[in-house]
Amino acid sequence: MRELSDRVSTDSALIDVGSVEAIKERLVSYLIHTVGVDPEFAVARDWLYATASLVRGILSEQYLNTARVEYDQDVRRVYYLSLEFLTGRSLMKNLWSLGLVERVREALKSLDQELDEVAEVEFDAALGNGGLGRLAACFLDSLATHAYPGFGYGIRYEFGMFNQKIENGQQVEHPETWLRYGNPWEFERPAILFPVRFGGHITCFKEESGKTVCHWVDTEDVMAMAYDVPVSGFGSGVVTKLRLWSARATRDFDLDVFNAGSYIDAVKDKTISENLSKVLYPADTTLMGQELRLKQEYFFVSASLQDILARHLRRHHDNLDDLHEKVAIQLNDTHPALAVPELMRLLIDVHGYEFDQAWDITRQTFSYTNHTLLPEALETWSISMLESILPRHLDLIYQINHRFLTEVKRHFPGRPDILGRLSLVDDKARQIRMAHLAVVGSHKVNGVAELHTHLMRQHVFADFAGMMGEKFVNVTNGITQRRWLLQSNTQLAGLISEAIGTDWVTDLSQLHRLEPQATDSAFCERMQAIKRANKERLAALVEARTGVVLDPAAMFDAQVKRIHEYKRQLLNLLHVIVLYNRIKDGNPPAHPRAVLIAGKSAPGYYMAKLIIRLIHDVADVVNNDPAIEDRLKLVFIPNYNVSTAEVVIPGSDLSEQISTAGMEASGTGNMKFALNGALTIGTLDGANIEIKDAVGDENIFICGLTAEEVAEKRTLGYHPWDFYNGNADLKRAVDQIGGGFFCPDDPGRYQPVVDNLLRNGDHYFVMADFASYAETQARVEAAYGDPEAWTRMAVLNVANMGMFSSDRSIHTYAKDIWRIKPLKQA
Ligand code: 26V
Repeated sequence: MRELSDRVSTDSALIDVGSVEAIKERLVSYLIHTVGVDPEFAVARDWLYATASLVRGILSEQYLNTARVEYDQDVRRVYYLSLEFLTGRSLMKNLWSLGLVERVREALKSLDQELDEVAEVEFDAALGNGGLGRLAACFLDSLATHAYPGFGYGIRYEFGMFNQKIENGQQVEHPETWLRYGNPWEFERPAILFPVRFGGHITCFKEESGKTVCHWVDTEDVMAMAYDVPVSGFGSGVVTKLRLWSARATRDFDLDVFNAGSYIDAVKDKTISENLSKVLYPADTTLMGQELRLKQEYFFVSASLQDILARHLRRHHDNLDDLHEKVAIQLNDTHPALAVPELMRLLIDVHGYEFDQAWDITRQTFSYTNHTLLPEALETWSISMLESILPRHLDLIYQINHRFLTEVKRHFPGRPDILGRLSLVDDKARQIRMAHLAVVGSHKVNGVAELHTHLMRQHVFADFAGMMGEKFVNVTNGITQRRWLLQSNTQLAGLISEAIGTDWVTDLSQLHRLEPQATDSAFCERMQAIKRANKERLAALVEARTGVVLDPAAMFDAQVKRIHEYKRQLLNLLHVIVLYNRIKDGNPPAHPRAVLIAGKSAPGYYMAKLIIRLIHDVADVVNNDPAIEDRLKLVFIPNYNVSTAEVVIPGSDLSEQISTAGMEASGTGNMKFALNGALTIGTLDGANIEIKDAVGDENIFICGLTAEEVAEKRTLGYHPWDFYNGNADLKRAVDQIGGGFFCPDDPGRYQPVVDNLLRNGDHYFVMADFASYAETQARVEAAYGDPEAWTRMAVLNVANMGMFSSDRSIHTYAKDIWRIKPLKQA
């Protein structure tokens, strides 16, 4: 690994990046020759593009080298298929990977530029909704850092996750145009182009040999064109490729057709095809039946598989018999699950394989990660839509199902009930269950935290688990410490490195060596000073975005994540109202607190949007009431994204992870906060449970019902009124929301919120968990009053986060699921 790195960055490097002087010269050269701007007049963005061009060139060399090594070693490689990659910014990440931060900083300084200001103008690559997309980005980082042969496939959305603006306290979505100055990291590959077909019909005929051959004809085609983004490994010299597909009209490549028809109609058709990669769907649950989304999923899957097969055939010319020996494909949720019938189609219809052999190859190639158990988020596609858009795939799904159900019958004789439950086809609803397709088409299915995997085995996939138990495994999520500590909390990273060296950067388990520092007062004081500095940075961001001034001496209490009823921002808000009332009653908390909430709602999610509005209305009252002074603040930080997270997380004292137990598959923000020395208040849900086990019960604040208790209450009956009547604080807060206390001009505004809590069954157990949550918050407050003890707990949190690195997740996938090994030194 080391040698690979040296080979690229020293002797064989075409670009001399040795000295600050050489870098400076290069930057000026890129500015003039690539950006086309006079150094006299260049602004920060021009320097960003010049710097990115320099860095991209180095990464390209490293990529070519990595690709050569992979080719020579002819190793099995993993392809990570994901509709989302939430990368964020890349400049600092790549400089850290290459060990160039300080030299580039100095070079820019000699050109009168501040690296941090240059880095700030980069747009986030926001090609994802939330946890699932960010996980994919962390995984690529870990793959490259540990020299695993890997490759990401996704879509180059022209519009990423929308920009959230707040107007009159309400979320308004604005288009996100990250490509408007061009993307300095990508390589456009106009020659890497695959046709993707839609619609048409199937004609089958018997060949002389008796074999039935099917053709998919009269299709409407769209071209998929590749853009390659290099993903740098930290200090490994390995660069992994992320290939993103962009839709192009076939007419661009077929002039005859273009000339034959009406010019205007032709251009119109072109626009329709190119819509496919236009926009990321901004819903992370319940978006069913959208034709464009189905086409997006298939477009991406088909292009990626054609590319993978072409690569395999180039290297192993003759056939695809041993595809699974060289190719492992990971399905990031069911979004790419059409890859299963698509590989079958390519093997059978294009490469002449028999069904049985094609099915063997397919099942040994794929594995699938489930990221949610929420029933509304489990994808299904209507049979009628599949029939018209992907008729051959529907046909293959039926064949797959027929074979599978034959197996089921053998396994569960005399149990027709199980047949219906396991079927890929929901006959009543006339829908295909994509999760079932993904399970049947994969050799391994994993959940993303222990509890989640357990629930997956016990509930959603219980019948499957009864039949093929060994298929279901757990791989707890992780996060990359390179972005989430080294890069975003440089001071804490420096302190840690002083104490234990720098091995933790690629081996997070090393952090346990920090444990003794928890009782070292000098270390703890420095830890406090760093937290204070990070809080000042966060307070500045909050003031710039909202105008609200925070006192860095207050406890910074943060809940940042998508706005969802199950994540229970409402529980947090009820508690804020209770604190407000207590201050008004002359019962102030012992310590000032600033509650920070941030996150986006799906544009069509009525209740989530109403909660955002309620947060703003409550904030208006709390922040402008002179009686409150600085004892309580509530702020909603608009447009939460990766770059905002990089400031919020290091600057927080308390991490809110309070989903209804059993509903958050894992969570990854929980890990990021704890790694940065925030303490967690959380439910026994997702990876919170494993965090608790790692840091110890005394170093985390656990509250609320367990998943089992929630399930029991759901079956035995749950009466939110009992909790309302039994808790005066809670009753008063709910009444204030319902009675228009926070919106006197429009007092009925939040009736739907109260109806959900009291009249519609409180599906998320907010009422049931309130008392426990409020009591636990009181314990948090008391603990915060003892800074030494608090800091000791924070150090112990950091010291015990070793297992939550995405490196650990990737090592587990590599060994147990993909069966891949790191590249050997070249
Ligand atoms: C679902 C859907 C369904 C409708 C179409 C659009 C769309 C887009 C994204 C999703 C993803 C929902 C699943 C998800 O994001 N799960 C999160 O995955 C994280 C990484 O494993 C995990 O930490 C979070 O707990 C889990 O909610």
